[in-house]
Amino acid sequence: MSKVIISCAVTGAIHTPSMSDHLPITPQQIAEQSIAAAEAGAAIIHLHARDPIDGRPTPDPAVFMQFLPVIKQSTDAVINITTGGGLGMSLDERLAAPLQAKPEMCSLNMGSMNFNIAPSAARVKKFKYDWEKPYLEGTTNYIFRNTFQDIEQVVERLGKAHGTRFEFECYDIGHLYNLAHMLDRKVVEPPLFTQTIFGILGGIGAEHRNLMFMKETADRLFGKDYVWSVLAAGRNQMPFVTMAGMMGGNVRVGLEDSLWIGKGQAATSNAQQVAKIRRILEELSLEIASPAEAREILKLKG
Ligand code: KMH
Ligand code: ZN
Repeated sequence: MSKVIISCAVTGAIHTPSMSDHLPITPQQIAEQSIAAAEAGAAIIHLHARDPIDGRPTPDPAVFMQFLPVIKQSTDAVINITTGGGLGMSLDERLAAPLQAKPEMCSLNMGSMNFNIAPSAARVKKFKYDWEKPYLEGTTNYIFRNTFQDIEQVVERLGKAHGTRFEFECYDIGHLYNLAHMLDRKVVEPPLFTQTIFGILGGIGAEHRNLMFMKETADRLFGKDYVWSVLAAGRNQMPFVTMAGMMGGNVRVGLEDSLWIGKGQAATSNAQQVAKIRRILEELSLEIASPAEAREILKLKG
């Protein structure tokens, strides 16, 4: 069996500072947590940036540049920058930092969808910052736009121009077909690093039969042309990534996807989640891929 690639998504654009004291906000916190996650076993670090003062997601390349070189200097991990950005960002804003950093890897979201985190918002009793409440309410009327033209534009401007390869984010069955369409038209090239995502309201639900269905569908559509990875939101994170590991898949953890480490227990860091899934996988006699091995498996430019 091939070694398991652990990705870690350290902050995202969905959780807000009031939801967890451990969510990294400042460039220093993002760098420190990324480095610790890499040391704990993550081969790929997926990154968003936040305003250092109030934690609001920002597309500003200058903020990204405050932590990207620090992470690069201290680890060998593959840097994966978001092209999903955050609520209200245009495609040009979403591409600004990736176009400046020209990383080995970026996320690429494979369809438009509602993207609602109202359930987590409802739990927040008191907000630290004024922007959080309207931002969270905004998610109930938010269309996460990723048209076919948008997708091709990202491939064109990053993939074709700079050799960046992608983590294809598939939140539902239709997104796998969109990816297959891009493969048929040779817009994208194998191996396709396909992140199947469960439990975002607006995407496919976190049910085990759906995990099987997504995997079977991807197997049918892509055969040997893809590398399968799994993430699940919130409390479903650890059970789903464990199942994925047992089924020969790769895994993504991190505070972007879940703020929890166990039932009712807040995660204190990204590294804690990486260490936990690593421990589980190694107990199951699975081996963890190093960054160099991940680069080879995913054919990254290095
Ligand atoms: N910003 C979210 C709506 C990505 O990083 O590409 C989705 C997201 C995915 O964060
Ligand atoms: Zn992300």
